[in-house]
Amino acid sequence: MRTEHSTAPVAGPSGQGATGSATAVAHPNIALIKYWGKRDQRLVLPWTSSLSMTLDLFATTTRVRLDPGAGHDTAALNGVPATGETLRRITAFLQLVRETAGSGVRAVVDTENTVPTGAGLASSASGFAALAVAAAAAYGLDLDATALSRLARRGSGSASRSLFGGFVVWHAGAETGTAAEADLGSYAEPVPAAGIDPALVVAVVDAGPKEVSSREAMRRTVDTSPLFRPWAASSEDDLADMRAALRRGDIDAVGEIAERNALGMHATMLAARPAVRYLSSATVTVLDRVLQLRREGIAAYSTMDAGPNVKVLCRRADAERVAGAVRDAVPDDTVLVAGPGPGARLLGEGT
Ligand code: 2P0
Repeated sequence: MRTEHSTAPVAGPSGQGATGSATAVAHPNIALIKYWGKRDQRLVLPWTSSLSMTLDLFATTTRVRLDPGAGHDTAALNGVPATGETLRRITAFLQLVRETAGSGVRAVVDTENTVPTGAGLASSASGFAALAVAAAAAYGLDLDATALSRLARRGSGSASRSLFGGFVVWHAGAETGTAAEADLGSYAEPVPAAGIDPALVVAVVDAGPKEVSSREAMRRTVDTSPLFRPWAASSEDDLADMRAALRRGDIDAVGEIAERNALGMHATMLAARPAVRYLSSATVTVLDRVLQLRREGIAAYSTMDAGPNVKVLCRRADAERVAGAVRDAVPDDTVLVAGPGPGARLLGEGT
């Protein structure tokens, strides 16, 4: 994978350059400025730009192998054959790659995922980022990281951000113009951050699958929540403030902005009809403990995604103290410490 930025995906000559198989690894990311709501479902274009930190935990490793004799795609997640909606999304994504590559050959996908699937810990982000990198290489597409972020976006919006390590912005892109222009304008890129040494303490208060998928919850929020548009407008301001806070290395401001943006996102879905509530009593227990930590003088700030788990942003130097406090608050739950992780990368081709 090349890493320089270009403005357009470059397709290899049809069928040529395809290695036939490739393996890639990607890590999940946690949004500090959230993506919540699509303005185009097919192209996966978001209403707002978002900003995340890629983690150094929960890697996903995916191998794509072309199978000229196969009549359809197959996929296995941690050795279990994918079916239903999961297989449909993988096949639709591979179809997009095939259309770009001018290939009709089906593929076998093998994914090893260390993220608790469906628990609001962004398994689709690392999953589609790894799949985009591996599938592009297997089908012989010559794409740089920016173009790969656009491609990964089509699988799952947040996957666009996992192409890069550290802090990453995903641009919503312009609201006007052709579909091709809109597609081109919505990509991820790294964000400069000065002198920040952050950690995210992850409290896995529930690792089970969620009742309402984030895709459905987003759609319902956009369609029915009176709070969605105001939040989307304020999120643009949050993003500008966040970029400034990262530039000056102000972790307190980074945390405050992230926390208010996440609580605002959850407010939009609480106001949806019918309401979507991902936060549980265990979530609130952790939120209370984080507030208490701040009263004790520790910079610690909470963010939650489409699930009850809480990620607490703090200085790396404070991470063990924060993790200890969170463990005391929810002693039966898993609490992990993550740092900034790397972008998606190809592990091998033709293997
Ligand atoms: C985010 N989330 O920015 C937000 C915050 C959840 C809450 O991105 O429909 O799996 O596949 O584009 O990327 C989860 O949504 O949704 C998500 P699709 P995705 O991380």
